[in-house]
Amino acid sequence: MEIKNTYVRSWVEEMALLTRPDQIVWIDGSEAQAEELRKQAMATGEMIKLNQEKLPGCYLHRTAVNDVARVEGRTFICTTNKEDAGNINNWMDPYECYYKLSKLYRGSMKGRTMYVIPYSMGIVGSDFAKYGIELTDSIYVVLNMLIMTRVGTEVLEAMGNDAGFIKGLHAKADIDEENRYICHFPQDNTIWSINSGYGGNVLLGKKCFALRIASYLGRKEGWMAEHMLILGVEYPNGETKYICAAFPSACGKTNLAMLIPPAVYAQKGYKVWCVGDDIAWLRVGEDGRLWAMNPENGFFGVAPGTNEKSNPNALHTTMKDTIFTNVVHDLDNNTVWWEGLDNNPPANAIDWKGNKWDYTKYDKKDKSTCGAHPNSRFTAKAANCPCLSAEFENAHGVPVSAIVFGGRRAKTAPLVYQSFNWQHGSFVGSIMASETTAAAAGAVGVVRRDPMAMRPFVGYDMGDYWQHWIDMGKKIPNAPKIFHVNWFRTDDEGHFIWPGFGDNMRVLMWILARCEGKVDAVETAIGYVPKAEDINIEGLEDVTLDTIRELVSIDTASWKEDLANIKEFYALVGDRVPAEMKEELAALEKRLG
Ligand code: GTP
Ligand code: SPV
Ligand code: MN
Repeated sequence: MEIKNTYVRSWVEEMALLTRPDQIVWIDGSEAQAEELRKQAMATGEMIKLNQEKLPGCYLHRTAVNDVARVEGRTFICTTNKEDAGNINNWMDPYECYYKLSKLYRGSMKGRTMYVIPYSMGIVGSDFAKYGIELTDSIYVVLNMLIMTRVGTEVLEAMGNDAGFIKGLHAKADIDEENRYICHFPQDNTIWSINSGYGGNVLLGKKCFALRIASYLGRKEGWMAEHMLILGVEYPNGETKYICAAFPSACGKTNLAMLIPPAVYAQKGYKVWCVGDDIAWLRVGEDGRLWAMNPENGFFGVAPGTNEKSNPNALHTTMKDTIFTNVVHDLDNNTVWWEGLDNNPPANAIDWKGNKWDYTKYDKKDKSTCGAHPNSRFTAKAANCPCLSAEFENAHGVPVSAIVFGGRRAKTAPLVYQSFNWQHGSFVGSIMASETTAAAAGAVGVVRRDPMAMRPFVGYDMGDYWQHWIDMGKKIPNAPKIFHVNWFRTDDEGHFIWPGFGDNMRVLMWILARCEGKVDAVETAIGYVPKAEDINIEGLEDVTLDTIRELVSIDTASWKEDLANIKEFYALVGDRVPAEMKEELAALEKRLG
């Protein structure tokens, strides 16, 4: 392969001098090359080929047991001025970081191959696409990137001799937790990741580029990179309205993006289409609306809980060409299993750690008895998704009617509420909170503030990021309406009150009706909530109008308690909290009385 881009060539050479691989292989995007890599990975045990009759093109991979999720504590934003990374991010001086990590990278690819992956976030050659090169010594990473992004020779061609590509360097090194670093240099368009082999730490196009670096670029260039799904609701008359929703990791984006409408809507001809399940790049269109495009080409979805009832579309998407990571290996069938797939755990099986697994010892309350890791995942092609939107390949994306924020809250946050306007909606995003999940290392189930579901993903100061939200609102003449949802309110026994999953469509329909001015609402201290009778509960067994009343009720006392925590968080974000946000906070406090 002839590499015309001189910047790419010299950077690859420089990184090879540092890491010293035995050989360098350029990834061209061809099926023949991918197949060759799969064979090599099978030979070393890195990948296990699954039953090709039941799961054609599917493979299983297990990561190291100490390497199963993003590591926020070891993720750094390296800007010249500490203030530009802000108080919420970990910061390191760029020179110090390059120096420190260079020592770890030095010679780390000896005896290994360096793969050069030219990839595009967005449609190759389109105005909104951005290009990156990831260098990695992991075949698993190459095979995942081939699914998650658009990869190969055509990307190099589209890059021409441009120097503005994102330079990503990944080395597995020894998968040493103590020396694991995920570092971003937004001023240099550079990402350095070392000592991990897991998902968001190493598929550098995803969280590192499409969120952290892209959010930085978006602020500079006047657009937004957000942790959002994109879905379309098609009405019986053929018209489609689009919604973007930001929920924290493992809080329901993939599920909502692929939802199957309940019978009351399906029978009338409503359909839901998935444009994206994790990341949205948003721009103001010439028509004055906000447009969203999904820069990815596949789904890196949570396996546990995915089943024929909760998310049949996701399940079908994983039936071919899929890489499963850290799920149970069913040895009798050479297939895969995870908690919540069905009620038939395999008797002869290997757990995610690679040990013989005895399902009879499985105890729901003790995560250490799980067969699949709670953050086990599937990497599947968007093209294999039965409900993929026809607009998926549209480089401009889709016009957005509503933005929805949401978290996992047992109490406080109602099923749904609407903000008063863009500024208030941005404030609603800034005070989002959610219980932590297995998607990141650390405690699970602790409520923490996670503004716009972007706490781990903003590549600069959080206050500046909020200001960017406020400023963007002023540039969108026909801005989407902003809402907040919570599918996770629980009763006194800890059971979810709202059925969730496909039935979330009932809430989306209220949201869209609000956008079109077709339904009234009740004004409360926190925003507009639905009248109970305006949430369609036809066909729901355990939900009555009283249930809805309970779900949309505002508990003033718990909101006042939350206020104290919000103020603490604002103080932590620090000096750059926009005046508009402070104004909104004071107004909320006043309304709560
Ligand atoms: P990331 O890929 O980490 O960004 O996660 P995500 O936001 O795409 O979350 P996902 O859709 O994979 O859901 C995570 C977990 O939440 C799964 O175990 C789901 O079964 C569960 N879940 C999703 N939607 C709902 C819902 O409406 N109600 C309830 N109770 N659980 C849900
Ligand atoms: C998330 O944690 O939000 C994910 C998975 O989507 S990862 O790619 O690991 O970040
Ligand atoms: Mn995510």
